[in-house]
Amino acid sequence: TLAHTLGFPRIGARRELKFALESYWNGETSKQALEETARTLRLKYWQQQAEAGLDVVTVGDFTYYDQVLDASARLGVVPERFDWAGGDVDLDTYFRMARGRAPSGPSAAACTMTKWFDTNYHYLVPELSADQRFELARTDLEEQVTEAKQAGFTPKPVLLGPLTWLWLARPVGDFDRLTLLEPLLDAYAEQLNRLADLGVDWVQIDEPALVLDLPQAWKSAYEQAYHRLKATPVKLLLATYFGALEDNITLTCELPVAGIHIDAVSAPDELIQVADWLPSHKVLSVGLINGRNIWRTDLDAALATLEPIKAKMGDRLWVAPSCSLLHVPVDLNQETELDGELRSWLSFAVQKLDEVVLLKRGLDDNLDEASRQALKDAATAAASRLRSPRLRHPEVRRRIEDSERLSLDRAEPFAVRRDRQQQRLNLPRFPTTTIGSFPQTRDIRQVRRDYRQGRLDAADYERRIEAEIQATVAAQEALGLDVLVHGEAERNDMVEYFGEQLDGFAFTRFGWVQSYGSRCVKPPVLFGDVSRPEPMTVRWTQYAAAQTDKPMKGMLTGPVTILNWSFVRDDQPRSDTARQLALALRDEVLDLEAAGIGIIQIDEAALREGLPLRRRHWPAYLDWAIGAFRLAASGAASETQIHTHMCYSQFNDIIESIADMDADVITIETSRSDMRLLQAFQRFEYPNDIGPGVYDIHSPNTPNVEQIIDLLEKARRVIPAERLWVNPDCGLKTRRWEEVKPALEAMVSAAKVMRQRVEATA
Ligand code: THG
Ligand code: ZN
Repeated sequence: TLAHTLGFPRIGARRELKFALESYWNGETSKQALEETARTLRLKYWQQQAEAGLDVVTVGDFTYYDQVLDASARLGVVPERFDWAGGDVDLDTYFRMARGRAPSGPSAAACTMTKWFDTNYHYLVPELSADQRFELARTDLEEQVTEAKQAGFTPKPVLLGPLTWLWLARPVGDFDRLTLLEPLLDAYAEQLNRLADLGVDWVQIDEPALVLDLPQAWKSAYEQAYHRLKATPVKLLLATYFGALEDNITLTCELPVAGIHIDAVSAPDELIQVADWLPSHKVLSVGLINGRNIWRTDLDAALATLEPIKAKMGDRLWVAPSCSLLHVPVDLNQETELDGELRSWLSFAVQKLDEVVLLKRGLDDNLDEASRQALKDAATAAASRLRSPRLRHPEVRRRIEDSERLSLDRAEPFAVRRDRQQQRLNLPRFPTTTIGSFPQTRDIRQVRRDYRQGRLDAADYERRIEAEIQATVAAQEALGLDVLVHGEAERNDMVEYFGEQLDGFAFTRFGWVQSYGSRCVKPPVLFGDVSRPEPMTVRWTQYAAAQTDKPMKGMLTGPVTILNWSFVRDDQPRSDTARQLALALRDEVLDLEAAGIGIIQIDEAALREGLPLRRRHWPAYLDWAIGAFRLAASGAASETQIHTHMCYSQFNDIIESIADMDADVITIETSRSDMRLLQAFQRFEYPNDIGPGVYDIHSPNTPNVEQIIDLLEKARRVIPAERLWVNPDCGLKTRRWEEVKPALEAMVSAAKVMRQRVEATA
């Protein structure tokens, strides 16, 4: 049995790569220094894999920004606006594709980023022209293979597979991506030949697209592609992950490759089938260690699952994590502040390598005393978590049962609520507001850090936050906005912030997971029943409301978003956990309302990205996810206006579910698409109020009044004027005040012009 991993985190246990990248981008360090850090990190990751006892080390999972961008750059797929002259794609061209700029060379619009399957990782979308050429344009993978060999390791290079890469790519113009398959395969074949020339034996070729609903043409393309690549002198391990193969199971088993990897965590039922169907010369790599979550594996149970397969397949059975370990934090050993019991339940990337090796030893009947003890400990830890009273609170359980009686409907329909809200709020047409956060200045981050680390006492901290809120409210009044927010100066990441105030969550100190490029998130660990010991946002919201006569909007993160951006317990369905979160937020809504807050926004930024990969699973997900949102909101009185916000740009396919949320107002991203995304709302006759974002906060450019009027006129053509709000398309925390003020000024002026125009025609 061979033990390996599909990939390892590259950001570093202390985010070394993040800091190295950012200081290179800022011009503080040289390219050589960045490359040196990268080399040191790679050697360390290989060392960790070898020391754990893996039989091969994975090469090519390291990247300066993103593995999909690496694949594109290696294929010479560089959009024209980056002025690439052919030859090697150098590091700064690469960074310009990722970020729009680099220490050297001109700027250009960065490539689009989007979610990698159903994870919280973002990749850069390849852009293809109809006459796209492919030529190998980077030698970094070959260099890393050599680097690993010279350091004495046995490298197993990993490549993103041609069909998954092509599936994720966007054609610029109207053509079928598959028309590019043949030349693409030529480039892949050459890449594999080069690896073979370096003496590489196995290459892992990632094809997670095989867990998606694929059109027939793409299934056939898989056969075509792997028949073409069969001729290359390396052994291919075709890796699938993130889901079940389902209708692609026979196709995958029969592809002419030397082995396949399957994700037995997300598709445990397919393991036996695949083991039965796989032709007898092929290797089967089984991923039974969860690469997407942080719970320690019950290794005894995993061995029991694998043993019959081992009996059948012998050395053709390999063991690995379910997917790359990119999606979990690096090393649990750094978490010295977690309580011992909780720690014993967890496993991060480094620990998961050990788990893989223990499985290998167990299967090979090669357990020494220490390994035997480790297996026992794993079983004890897993059992102790599932039995722990820390996971179940009778009051929460009782409330969940009682909550069956709660209606998911607001007391009155939207039309009635709308009148009551208007009587109370007395807002003008085209009311202006923001999404919630205002710039997170260096100063305010420092205040939070000083407080957390004890350099600032509670009273001083509160004074500083109050001062920031006061200034933010004053700025909004000066700008003439209609619905104000407190600005979220007290919050770090929104999910972390709510998690910290809820029971049932634990926090790590270094549990960073790469989100995109150098950016990371630190997902909270949702291990037990969730409850709200006390109000979470009332104090600051109430303080802010007292600073103004204008309506103050309370800001909450919705249950589905908290769930999707946390590491979540696996001992009950996610839908049950979502319901607990919803009840806690429902209490918060009621407390805000009782404190006199008339508008409450419940963000569901991550609702869409939680959609299952297969369409047939969508209805069940949407049912409980929308239900959780409604449970959080439905206690609000008719006079209380509920807003929600979503920052993605695809609504067509779930517009009915969005309408089912029955938020009084939804604010969405649309500015980048020139309001075209509103068509879904028009076609569907979306019934409630909408705030289509009128400028892109992700861009440093300041919008002018005419541009915003132009967008609002476009919006008015598809949505009746009396149901339109005016707002930016996302929160402002990543921007600077110097950018925010003129932008919002333009926005408010544009709203005034729109009011005059509508009044003139009324
Ligand atoms: N929170 C969480 N997940 C998310 C987002 C979020 N996933 C999707 C999207 N938003 C990802 N976007 C970002 C944007 C910025 C950062 C991370 C993800 C970021 N991180 C800081 C960094 O890496 O330096 C660290 C964060 C901190 O200082 O607290 O800037 O909003 N959960
Ligand atoms: Zn947003």
